[in-house]
Amino acid sequence: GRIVASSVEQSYIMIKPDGVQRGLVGEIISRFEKKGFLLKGLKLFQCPKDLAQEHYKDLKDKPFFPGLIEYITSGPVVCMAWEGVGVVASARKLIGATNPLQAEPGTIRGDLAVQTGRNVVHGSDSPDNGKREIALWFKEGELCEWESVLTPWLI
Ligand code: 3AN
Repeated sequence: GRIVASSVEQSYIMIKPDGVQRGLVGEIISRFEKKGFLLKGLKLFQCPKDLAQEHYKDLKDKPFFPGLIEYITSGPVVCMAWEGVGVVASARKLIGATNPLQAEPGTIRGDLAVQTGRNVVHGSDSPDNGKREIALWFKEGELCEWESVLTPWLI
């Protein structure tokens, strides 16, 4: 049965510099593609410090904040906007727990990472933050409005 458009969400997913440096870009994108989400935006991007600080502003009082900003700006990241029914919660399941040692095997962090400070990927934690983060990381015209021919086979 087709699912109503109102349950379609967008999530901001980002492959962090360690994921890019380790050659995991294709592997990570592939997991979201295979699950059945729709890619609406994609770019390789060197994140400036002020954008990293804005993105992680809720964590600014944490002791690891300076190190987090240094890590995220240490090399290019891959910015993605993924769309789909329940994509925000589903993407977080695909990604796994923040601490990769606690992430289940089969998740991206469970399979590919060992350290919280090098956990290869980010995913929005709510639909509202999905919208906020996509607006923060992508400029007007960088997202594509398109439908996949596979959509009727997915939802
Ligand atoms: P998640 O990325 O799973 O949503 P958050 O939002 O709690 O987790 O943390 C955002 C990011 O901050 C994490 N992805 C990680 O890179 C970093 N971080 C969180 N906790 C720690 C920690 N204890 N030490 C170092 N970095 C951390």
